[in-house]
Amino acid sequence: MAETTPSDLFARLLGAKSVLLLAHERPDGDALGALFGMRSFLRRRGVAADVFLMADPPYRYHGIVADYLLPQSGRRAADYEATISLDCANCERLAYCESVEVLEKLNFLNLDHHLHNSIPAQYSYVDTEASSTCEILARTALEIDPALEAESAGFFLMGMMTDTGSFRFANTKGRVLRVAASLLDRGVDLEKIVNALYFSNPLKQLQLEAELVTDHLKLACGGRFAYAYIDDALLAKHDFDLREDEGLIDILRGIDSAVIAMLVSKKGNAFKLSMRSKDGRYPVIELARKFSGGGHAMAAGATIHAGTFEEVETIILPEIEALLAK
Ligand SMILES: [Mn+2]
Repeated sequence: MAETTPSDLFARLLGAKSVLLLAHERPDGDALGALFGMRSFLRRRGVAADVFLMADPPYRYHGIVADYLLPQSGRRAADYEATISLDCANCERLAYCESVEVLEKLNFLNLDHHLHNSIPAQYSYVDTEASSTCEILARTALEIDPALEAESAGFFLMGMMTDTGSFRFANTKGRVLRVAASLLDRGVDLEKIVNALYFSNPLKQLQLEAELVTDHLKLACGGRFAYAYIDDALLAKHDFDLREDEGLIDILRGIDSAVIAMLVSKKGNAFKLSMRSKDGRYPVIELARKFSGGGHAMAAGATIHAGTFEEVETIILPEIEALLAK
């Protein structure tokens, strides 16, 4: 694996006749913005680029993204001159239906902003200081072509917005806002993005959120740790798919006393933890790494093998207490 620059990766993509774009499983706004922003950018420049997803994206993105490949399409990386992994830290999370050994034999590239990225690409660029993968893509695309089309610009802005909590999180540097401003100048339809992302919640989601706060929310460490277990019964009652849960954790993060927020959900025989920190002195990444997870300093996830949620609490609470005692 060789490290390179984002402009070199762009040159490799633009030099290919066809490109397959991959991202992480359960794609969020940054992954989808990166995939569809790059597809638009490459297609406008004569490259036959396609987006590959393992399943349909969350509901809120349905009016924004379309015409992606699913596994049943039969299209595979070998059908393309180049394949790139975007916004994905490791092979376990890569949303693709063949083994990584297949990709390693191909012209396989990687661009990301996660800590500890271990994608085995031939050429790789990882900037852990970047707010989002879309920020890296946007600044590179704007360098290559200051007259970037509104469609690509809109997708990149969407990814920057979702990974910065709409420019509220600590990863919102001045540089981030300047890139976002340049994208807006390209004629982005901000209203469409904002309405889809933030003002299109199905009523059943609000009802689930109300019950989550009323009956499932727990506070520990003197209120500094807010957490909740979304069990299968709660999901079934509100006919809610956890793939739609982007932003749910912000309800817990929003509690005044909370410094660390965590959502727990069932994942097969294990439990999936999603964690956020509101204070740079208490990063959650190391805790996630302890349980073979990953992410960013202030936003990370992991999977814990335990029989019950009570066991998860027994494992996690001392860890959180120790972290908050630092
Ligand atoms: Mn991201």
